[in-house]
Amino acid sequence: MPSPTIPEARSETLWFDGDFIPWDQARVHVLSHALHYGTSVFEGIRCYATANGPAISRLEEHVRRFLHSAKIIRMPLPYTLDELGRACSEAVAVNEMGECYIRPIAFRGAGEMGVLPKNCPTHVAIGVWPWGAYLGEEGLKQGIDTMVSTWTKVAPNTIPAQAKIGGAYVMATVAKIEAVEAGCAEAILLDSDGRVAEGTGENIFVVYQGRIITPPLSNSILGGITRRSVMQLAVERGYEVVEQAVSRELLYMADELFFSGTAAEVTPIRTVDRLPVGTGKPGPITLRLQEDFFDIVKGRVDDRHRWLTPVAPAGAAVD
Ligand code: PPE
Repeated sequence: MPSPTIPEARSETLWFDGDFIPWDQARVHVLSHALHYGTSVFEGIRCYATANGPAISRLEEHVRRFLHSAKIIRMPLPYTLDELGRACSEAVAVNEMGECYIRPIAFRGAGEMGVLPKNCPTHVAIGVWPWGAYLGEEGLKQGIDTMVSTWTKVAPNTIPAQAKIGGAYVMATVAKIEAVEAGCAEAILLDSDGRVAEGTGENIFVVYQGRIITPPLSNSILGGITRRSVMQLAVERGYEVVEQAVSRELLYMADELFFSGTAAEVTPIRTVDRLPVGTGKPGPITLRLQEDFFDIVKGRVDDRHRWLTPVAPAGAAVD
């Protein structure tokens, strides 16, 4: 059987339903409910290499969102917050990863076929792999090109945006393909009322006349954990930060634009629909917040908000 993913993404083992198993044995049945109906929920978490060893960023918040996502789609999850948090840390430790990405996923397995998930057991897996800059190393420094998607984010009374549900990402995938085919690195999606929502896998921030504006949760966005980190860092720097509906034209009028996300970290946006954002170069506020963000998660400054969970080496005693 071919390797299910690119070689760089391999780790020795994956956590699967409570045990660590070899990479190649982490398989599922083709009649799994999630494969047919998109009934999975997932998380994306980053672990950074700090001077004191690997440390996971905002682990508890991610696991809590994972539990909420499962609850929203009425999928029983047979593990607690603590158990899942520990399993994430162990997955990093047993694979001897330093800087890496952690992907917990829970999904409905094979049971009776049909939309009603009858006797479909919930499976839970955690994969880890090294994942570099999501939108490219160059993108982090120079900013990326984006387009407003022809696709619209799902309306609030359809697939809930606040949960990270596998099926919802079909739309993200088509929007991303469209953007990449148009020569862009990322798409910006509008909500069903035409307000700016977010990227396919990132939240968006606008800097306009010295204020930092980001769409509110009511505009069909995921409540991003990096979004919250960035808002907190911006307030600490003395900026005015507001959650406010963002019109498409504000993207064109903006002095600066950037994305936030676990995978995307803090990525400047240099064009939207081929129009330069501000000067067309990453702006000073974006770069300030990007540096503040990396300083904390990479352990270069005191972890004053207690965002980091140090990973104990495999086999170390846990208190
Ligand atoms: N919006 C969406 C739709 C989204 O998927 C993410 C994370 C965010 C916002 C940012 O949320 P947070 O990571 O909590 O700051 N997207 C994850 C998956 C990316 C992927 O391609 O897979 C991620 O960044 O890990």
